[in-house]
Amino acid sequence: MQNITTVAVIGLGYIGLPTAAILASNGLDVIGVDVNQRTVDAVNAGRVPFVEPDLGIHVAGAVSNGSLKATTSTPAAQAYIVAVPTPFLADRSADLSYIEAAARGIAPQLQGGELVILESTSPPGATRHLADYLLALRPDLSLDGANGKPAILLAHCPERVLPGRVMIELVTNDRIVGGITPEAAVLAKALYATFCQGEILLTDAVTAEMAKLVENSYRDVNIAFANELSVISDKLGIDVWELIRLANHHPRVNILQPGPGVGGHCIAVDPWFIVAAAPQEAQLIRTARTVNDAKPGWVHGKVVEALAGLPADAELAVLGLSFKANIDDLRESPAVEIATGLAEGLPGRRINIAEPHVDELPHGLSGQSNAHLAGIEEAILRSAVVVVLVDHDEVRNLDRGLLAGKIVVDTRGALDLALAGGPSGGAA
Ligand code: SAJ
Repeated sequence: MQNITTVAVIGLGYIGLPTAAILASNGLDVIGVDVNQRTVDAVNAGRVPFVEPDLGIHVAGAVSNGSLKATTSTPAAQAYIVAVPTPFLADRSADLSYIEAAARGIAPQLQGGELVILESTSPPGATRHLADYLLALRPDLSLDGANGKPAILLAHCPERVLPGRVMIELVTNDRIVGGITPEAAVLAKALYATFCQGEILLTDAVTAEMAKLVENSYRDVNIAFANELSVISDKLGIDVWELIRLANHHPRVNILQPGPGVGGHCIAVDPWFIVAAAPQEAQLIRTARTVNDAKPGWVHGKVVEALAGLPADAELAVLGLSFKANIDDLRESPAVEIATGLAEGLPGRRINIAEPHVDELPHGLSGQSNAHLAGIEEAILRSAVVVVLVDHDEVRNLDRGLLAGKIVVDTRGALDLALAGGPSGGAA
């Protein structure tokens, strides 16, 4: 099999663009494909349309030396990496329509011999579905050369990078590659080895699909445990942060951190794909989702409780909107859900929202006349109640003196109020 030198990456989002950039930085000719003309224009101008540390340098460098280009239509290439969204449908099964749309772009370009890799997080069987879908569009091709039909090679290689550390983890994380055929897995491994310094482990496609879902479910279950502890601790009048710190001194205990809920487009979504595949069996995984999904509502109640009895003109400060610290990603963010619920539920009350990583309030909040974007300091100074939803560095490092006399609901333990003997409120 010849060396792969030309790769098309379909989907220039949080995973596709970094992958395209790292391949291009390592000497391959990369064409990025996206349906969004603005994304394509930004990439061709060497710009990144979202915040991810160090990605900008890679994109600018690769575009200026000609190894990375972007376009809206899928070109011919030796390898295709599909990195499009796989959201869930109303019944929480996976929506494979973006994968199918990518396949419709790839199919006319295939001649046989190409490698097609699905990177999108997918339910068990999705890579097989992509293979069948491509073959239905191109009945002149095969997966194994049977009947003299040229073969295309299909594999799943799930991404595992952590937003905020993508450019580091793309290089250092181990990868799992699952082939529809062993040949496909071997060729995909060779492609990833151009930039991945971690171990590249080979398996079949469906095991690779499940491995990805299991990793995120493992984290979801563990976060659910921490979130349940925070609710129990609140009932018992215990500081949950101290409780976890102490318990974690045990050599085999490592409890994660409670928060306002689980956000992002992966951990809050992927476990449902397992539940959909095995509804009777996936009891713990489903319960963890339910526990984590209930947390924003619980926080809402805590804030309403904190405001009870205060004058109608007492204002509320909301610190953070992103789904976790030090990023600008608001997708599936529990903080957005809580802030929106509070703005809607407290129409007469001014809500000062501080989110250092955005310039404007997201849709849903921007339509609320009582919701105002403010700086952290201004938001706190104006308000009687302060709710911490995201532990951005700017929040962790804020001047504690600003909080004197305020009621604080710290859903992240970002302010260490119990340790500092600080203002009232605390664990949520
Ligand atoms: N969270 C907590 N408490 C914690 C840890 C996280 O409440 O102790 C919350 C975060 O605030 C956030 C959510 O969970 O709302 C998810 O954040 P995260 O940092 O755990 O994970 P993601 O969604 O940014 O990235 C995950 C990673 N998966 C695992 O760590 C197993 C990443 O490696 C995956 O590549 C990514 O999902 C993905 O794309 O699937």
